[in-house]
Amino acid sequence: MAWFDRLRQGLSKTRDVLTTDIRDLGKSWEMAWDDLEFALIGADVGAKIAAEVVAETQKERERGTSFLGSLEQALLDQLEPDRMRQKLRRVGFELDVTRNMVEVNSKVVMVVGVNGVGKTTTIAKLGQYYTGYGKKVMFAAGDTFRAAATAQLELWGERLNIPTISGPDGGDPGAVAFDAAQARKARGHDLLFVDTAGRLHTKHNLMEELKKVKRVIGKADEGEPKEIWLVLDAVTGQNGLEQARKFHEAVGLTGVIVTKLDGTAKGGILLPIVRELGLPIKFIGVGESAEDLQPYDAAAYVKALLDLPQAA
Ligand SMILES: Nc1nc2c(ncn2[C@@H]2O[C@H](COP(=O)(O)OP(=O)(O)O)[C@@H](O)[C@H]2O)c(=O)[nH]1
Ligand SMILES: [Mg+2]
Repeated sequence: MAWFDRLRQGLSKTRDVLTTDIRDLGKSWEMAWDDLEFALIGADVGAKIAAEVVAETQKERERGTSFLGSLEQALLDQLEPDRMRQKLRRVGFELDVTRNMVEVNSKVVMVVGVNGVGKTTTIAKLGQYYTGYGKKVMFAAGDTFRAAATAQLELWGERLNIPTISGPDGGDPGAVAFDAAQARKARGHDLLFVDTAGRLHTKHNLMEELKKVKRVIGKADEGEPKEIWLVLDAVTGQNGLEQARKFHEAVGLTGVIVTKLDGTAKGGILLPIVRELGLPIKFIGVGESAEDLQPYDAAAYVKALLDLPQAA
């Protein structure tokens, strides 16, 4: 299946770190467990979670499960805490994430994250994704602090035929978000994605600015935005976790999108995102084209990571 192949391909760098040594089990078991722990740390899951995964893998292996099968279970336990619900959802759709639209319990989705992580291109891809499910989408070009950021989103909007609300460069991002939230209501569109700045000019404080944008959206459309998604560049590894904590404290995140998994061996960063931040991962980016923004599915992710075949 095309999307699963793209996922496998996109995760190849992390997979190399994770499986080069552990597949070579001619060594003593003692060695293999150490190798596994190092490999996991190398993939940036963090020392504590790496030790947990090894212990869980050992336990499962003692029950008679194969080594890779045990590791798969141990990783899945970390990545999908609410497994029962996921299992139910998957009945009849075994591992075909493309058939299930990722639900958004919000009319307005604010997208935040530091400069260069992929916010604007991710918004464009999300626009394409939800348009494909028949949703009427709008964009707000809320990164008024970066020259050409508005033009970048407007261009995407034109290409995708998605209306884009923007203001002048250097203008007030709150004003853009307010206008856009009102426009969405007036036009009755299903979803508005609000792009935001990732860095400001020196005298401004990014987190205060984002809080203001959030408040202002609520003034234009009461109760919104119900969803605030953080875009995180996987290449930043453990540092990304620190970023996530700061954004979470400031605006209260409801989900994470991890981009650029194709460019890094640090794909293990998904484990601490789920475990330590307790935030759901909504989508993952495994390449630069629109199809490379994929709905996140823990089971598929682990299978792709360990090079296990997709379930029949
Ligand atoms: N390889 C790869 N590149 C990506 C991915 N997502 C975004 N990018 C690239 O990251 C760069 C920065 O993206 P941009 O949306 O401008 O970041 P922003 O500053 O957060 O808005 C662009 O060149 C994107 O094409 C991904 O999943 N994989
Ligand atoms: Mg941008």
